[in-house]
Amino acid sequence: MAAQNEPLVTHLYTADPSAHVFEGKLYIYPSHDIDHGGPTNDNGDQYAMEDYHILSLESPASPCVDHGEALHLRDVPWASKQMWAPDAAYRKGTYYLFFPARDKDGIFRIGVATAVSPAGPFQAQASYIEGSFSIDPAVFVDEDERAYMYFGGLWGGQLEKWQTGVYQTDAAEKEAGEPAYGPRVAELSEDLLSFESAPREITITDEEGNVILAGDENRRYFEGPWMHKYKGKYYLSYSTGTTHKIVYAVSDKPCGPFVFQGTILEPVVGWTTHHSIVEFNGKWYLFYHDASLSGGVDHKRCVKFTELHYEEDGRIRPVLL
Ligand code: FUB
Repeated sequence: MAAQNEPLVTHLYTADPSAHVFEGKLYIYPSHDIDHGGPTNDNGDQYAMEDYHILSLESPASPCVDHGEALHLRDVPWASKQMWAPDAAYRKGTYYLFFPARDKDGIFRIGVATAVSPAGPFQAQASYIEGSFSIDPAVFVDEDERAYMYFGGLWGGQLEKWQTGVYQTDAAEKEAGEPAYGPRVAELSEDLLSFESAPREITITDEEGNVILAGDENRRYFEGPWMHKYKGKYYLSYSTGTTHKIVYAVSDKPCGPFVFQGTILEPVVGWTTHHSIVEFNGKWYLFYHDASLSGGVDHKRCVKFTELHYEEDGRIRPVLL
C-alpha cells in the first residue's frame, strides 16, 4: 500500500514526479533513475536516464502500480541521451508525454510522444518541438482549454546558454546583482504538438515589485517548474537548485508576472528537489522526491507524496516532513 512520505516504489529508482488525475486515478510520470558508475558533476552527467515508467494509484492509500516501460530512448529518433523530468497532458482521446533529452548535438530539447492510454506505451514524434530548448517541461491546461508549457533549468539544463535566442556554448553566467534567469513559457498549439508562439521569459518579483536577482539563491528560479490553479490564482512553484528548496510565486495570469510567496518544501536528502501539486477527491497533494532509498546517492532517487494544505488567504502551508 502507498503511504505518505514513503517511497512509492522500491524496485526502481524514480524522480521528478509529475502527477495528474486521469480516468479517475492518480497517474505519476517520473524520471527513471539508473544505477551506474559514470561521472558526477554540475553538468548532470550522473542523470543518465534512458526510459520512462509510469506509475498509478487508485487512491493515495492504494498499492502503486508500475505500468512498465512506456517510452525508451531507442525509440526517440532525435534524442541521444538523458531522458529527464517529463510531464503529461490529455486532449480529445489522446495522452501526451512531454520530455526533455539531449539531441544528437548534445543540446537539450523537449519532445512529445502520444498514446491512447495514460499508462502508454507512447509513440514519439519524429523530431523535438521546434523552438524548444532546456529541460523540465510542465504542461498546464487552463479552464479555457488553452495549454501552456513552462520549462527551463540552469547548469546541466543549459537555460543560461539561451540568453540570445540561440545556443551559446560559452555564454557568461549572470552577476549576482542582475535579474535572475526566469523560466520560460510557451502556449501550445491546439493539437499540443508544437508551440503556438515563441517561448517567453517569466518575471518573478518580490512583494514590492522588485525583480528577484540572480544572487538571491533562496528565491530565484533554478529548475523544475510546476503550474497549478487554486481559487482563480496561478501558482508557479519551482526548485531553487543550489539552496535545494521548493518555493512558489503567484499571479492573476498564467504567464505572470509572478509575486514570490514562500517555501513549500525545505531541502530533502540528495542535491535535487523536484515536485508536482495535484488535487484528488477534494484534497491536495505534493509529489516530491528524495534520495533516501539509496542512502543519499544524488542520482538514485525515490518518489514520495504528502498532503498539502492552504491557509485561508491562499498561502500554501510549508510542508513538515
Ligand atoms: O532528473 C534530472 C534532473 O534533476 C531534472 O530534470 C531536474 O529537475 C532535477 O530533478
